[in-house]
Amino acid sequence: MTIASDYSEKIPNNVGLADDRRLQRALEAWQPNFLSWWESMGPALPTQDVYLRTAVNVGREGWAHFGFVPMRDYRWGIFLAERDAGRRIGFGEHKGEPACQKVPGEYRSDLRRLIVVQGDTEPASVEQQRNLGATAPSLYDLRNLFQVNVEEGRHLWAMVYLLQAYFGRDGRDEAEELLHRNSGSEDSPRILGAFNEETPDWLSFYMFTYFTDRDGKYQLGTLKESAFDPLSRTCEFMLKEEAHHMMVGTTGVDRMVERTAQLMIEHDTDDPGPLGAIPLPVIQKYLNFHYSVSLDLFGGETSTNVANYYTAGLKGRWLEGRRADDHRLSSDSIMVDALVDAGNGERSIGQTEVEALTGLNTDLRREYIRDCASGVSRWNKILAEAGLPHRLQLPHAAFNRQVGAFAGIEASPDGEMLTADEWDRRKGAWLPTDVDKTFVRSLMRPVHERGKIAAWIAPPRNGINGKPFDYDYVRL
Ligand code: BYC
Ligand code: FE
Ligand code: FE
Repeated sequence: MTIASDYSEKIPNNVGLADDRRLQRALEAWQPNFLSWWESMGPALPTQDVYLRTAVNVGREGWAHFGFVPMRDYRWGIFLAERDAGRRIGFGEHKGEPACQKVPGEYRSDLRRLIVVQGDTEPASVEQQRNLGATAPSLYDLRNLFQVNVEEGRHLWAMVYLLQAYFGRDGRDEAEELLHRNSGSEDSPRILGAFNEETPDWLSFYMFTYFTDRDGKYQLGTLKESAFDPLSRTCEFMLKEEAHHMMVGTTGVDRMVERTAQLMIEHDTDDPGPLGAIPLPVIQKYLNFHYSVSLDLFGGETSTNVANYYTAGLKGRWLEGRRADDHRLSSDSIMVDALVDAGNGERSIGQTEVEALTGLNTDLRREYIRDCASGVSRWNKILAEAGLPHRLQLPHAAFNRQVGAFAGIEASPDGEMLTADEWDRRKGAWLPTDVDKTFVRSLMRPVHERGKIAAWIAPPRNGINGKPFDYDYVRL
């Protein structure tokens, strides 16, 4: 069964907005502020029509519609996955009770906090990617950038809907704040670290959509388990869109690696830079950066916040339903990364045992790391098939961390502890330097001509929605 949605309404939705005058007014009051935010902080490149996917329903067949739309007329709708009337809470101290349709009063501020943090990341990424249109390597890539941007905009709508529908006045205030904080702002930055970093070039964009959007996948996966049913259903639907964002990152890096490998072989060189491709060590440095700042997004290895979220039923584990335990975890333990006593009075990188509940950020981060490793094997396969001995790798979890057990130390990508002096001397070999960034930027010249592609990246294997690569995805 699909829930009918009236796509002709001002705000397309399947939440019965037409029957809720108060909520409708709140959202209609927020909408112009969203649009002026989009005009001033969203995609900077002027365009006419873009070939975009728009979420129009939640049914198994046909949840989205493809067509040309001017971006400012995109219909940011509110869609929740279908309700399962018999759904029960799957974990925590309320396990087995019916899922909540209203905000449980005692958890109100924790729940609001989770929704605000989630909501804050969505517009942040649009702000970070604002100027990339000017240097897109092809119309296909430009279209994908805009697709990601409008969907992150819709994800903001999804969280704003929850805030306005379920949190009254504070919810309306938080919805405004989501438009006032800005990525990288001195006075009112975005909440989480990675969302205040720059995404100045397409190498960063692909790494961001691979590593940082993937944090989104895992966080949404845990919120999908939530006892608060509207949050669960919202996140379930957002995950459908998220798959495309991952695809953009995964295949974007694939295509860069493929092009670099091709030029290295053709010209029998380790440095394809002068030939206009991105050298593997530079790709590795960007990977190191985006991976390490994304690891920070999981919070500390031990956290009482996450223990409380779990016990309250607000935030579960990745694939909670498939875990073979009591789903309460009150007497389990887990090994987490930590600085441990090395025996000689010094501290070293190691592990320590903690209560499973406080170690839940580690549990999620582990799932995430495993998934990230699959991308690296994929890119290494491209290198191997090209006949190159070079390999990419994920740096050690202690490398370049600002949050958690390793925030106070420096470590190499191999996990060797370093003094602050050594780190300063050597970090240029591991993280993008100004020289690397300037070089990458020098390659970023726009290719806005149909069917053409920049020299530093291979064309995609497939187009979008069955269309060829040389389709006119964006009309400038
Ligand atoms: N930067 O107890 P702890 C996405 C704060 S991405 C700055 O260890 P907790 C997307 C933390 O808030 C998915 N601050 O942390 C991707 C806490 O502050 P308070 C986003 C940080 O609470 C691409 C304090 O440090 N969704 O959707 O267990 C494009 C102590 O930390 C950071 C979510 O994150 C940081 N990196 O876990 C578009 C889901 N890390 O409370 C979109 C909702 C921690 O002491 N959020 N802090 O003031 C959460 O579940 C949790 O808040 C966190 C942190 C996982 C973020
Ligand atoms: Fe998102
Ligand atoms: Fe995303």
